[in-house]
Amino acid sequence: MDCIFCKIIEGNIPSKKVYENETVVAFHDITPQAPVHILIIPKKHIATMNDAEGEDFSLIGEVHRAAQHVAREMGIADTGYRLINNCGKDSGQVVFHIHYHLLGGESLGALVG
Ligand code: DGP
Repeated sequence: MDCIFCKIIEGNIPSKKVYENETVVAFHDITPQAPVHILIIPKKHIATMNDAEGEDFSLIGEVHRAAQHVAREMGIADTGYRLINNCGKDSGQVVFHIHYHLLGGESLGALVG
């Protein structure tokens, strides 16, 4: 399968990993949009949020658990952070392996509200 993130999981494309367990991996985004910009992905290839089903939602919970852990490790838990999933064309999703952007380290401004 020609998936950049699957290749990162397998170690065939280098990345700066900050966390890994049996089900998820977290690594620095190659084009950071904030002082802290980490991508958190399930090891299972799920193309988009629209494709998640059944046990995949437990994996998405594991992504959130990892985000909490990584935010603490990166020192942004207390100041705050944003966890974003882009789904599909209009969101700007360009890598079709479900992933969450963990952004922080500065005031990010309001998206909504
Ligand atoms: P999205 O627009 O939500 O699909 O975001 C994809 C992100 O993936 C984007 O912020 C850049 C990042 N990215 C793309 N290719 C690579 C890569 O080879 N390595 C790393 N570390 N990040 C990548």
